[in-house]
Amino acid sequence: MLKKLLMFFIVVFSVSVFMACSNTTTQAPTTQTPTTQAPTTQTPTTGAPTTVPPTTLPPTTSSSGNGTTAPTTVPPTTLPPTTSSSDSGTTAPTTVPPTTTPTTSDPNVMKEYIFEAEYVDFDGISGSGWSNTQVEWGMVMGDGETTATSNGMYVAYFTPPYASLKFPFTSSSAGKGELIFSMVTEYAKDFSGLLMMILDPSVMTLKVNGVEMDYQVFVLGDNQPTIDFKEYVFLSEFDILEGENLIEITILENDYFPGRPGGGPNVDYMKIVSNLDLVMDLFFDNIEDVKMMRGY
Ligand SMILES: [Ca+2]
Repeated sequence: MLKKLLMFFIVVFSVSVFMACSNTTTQAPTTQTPTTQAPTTQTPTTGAPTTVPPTTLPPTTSSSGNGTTAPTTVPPTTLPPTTSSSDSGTTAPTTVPPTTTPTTSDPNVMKEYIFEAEYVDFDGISGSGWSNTQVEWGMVMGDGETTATSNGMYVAYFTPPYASLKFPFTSSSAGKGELIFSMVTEYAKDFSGLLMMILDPSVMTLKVNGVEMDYQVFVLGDNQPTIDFKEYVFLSEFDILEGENLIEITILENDYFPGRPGGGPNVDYMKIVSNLDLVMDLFFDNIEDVKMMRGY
């Protein structure tokens, strides 16, 4: 009986050992399989993404590059024309000067021409003042620098019977103009409490190219020779001939200067406003010549 029991334990032990060995052996290959799968998995996992990205990136980068280059190229392509436009804009101002130059001849642009009274030809004329008389360039007053008139000079002693101021000018074509004189008077009469000279054709004649013109203008005199010079529109529109033209003003006898044949206004300058191209035919064009003729 004991011998049978011992044999039973031996058999059970042997089976257990066998079973143990069998489990270990089975586990081994089971473990090896996943171990083998692991590297197999790593390879494709690592290979796939690593290979794909680089392969994909270059073209992607190229596409991006091209995409980036494309817009970058477009702007420059667009810019040149824009810059050209800008250049054209810059060229425009450059074109303006020439446009401005012809503007002088532009019949649509009005221009102002000044003929300083001190630059007329005083040969043979003379006039009276409050305390003396002056002949020719002696009728010009002002130092040409500080005297508060245009060009620092003006004409006084503009009295009859020998005072007549001539303003010749030439025009490149026939047309129209506005005639203005800057004047003030030292001689005035009392008109209802106001001291003034009513300058009209009965006191001073105005001739345009030999034809006496009708006009009426009021010149307020305050007995100050250089204060309150103002512009007076004698003719809002008059005919200008092609070539030579002449504006002439002459003082007639009047009662504005007690004890003398008459009084006239002081004259700073004549102005013509016109779209024509005019040239004022000045006898002198600088104050030094006037001073030399005047003697001081
Ligand atoms: Ca003047």
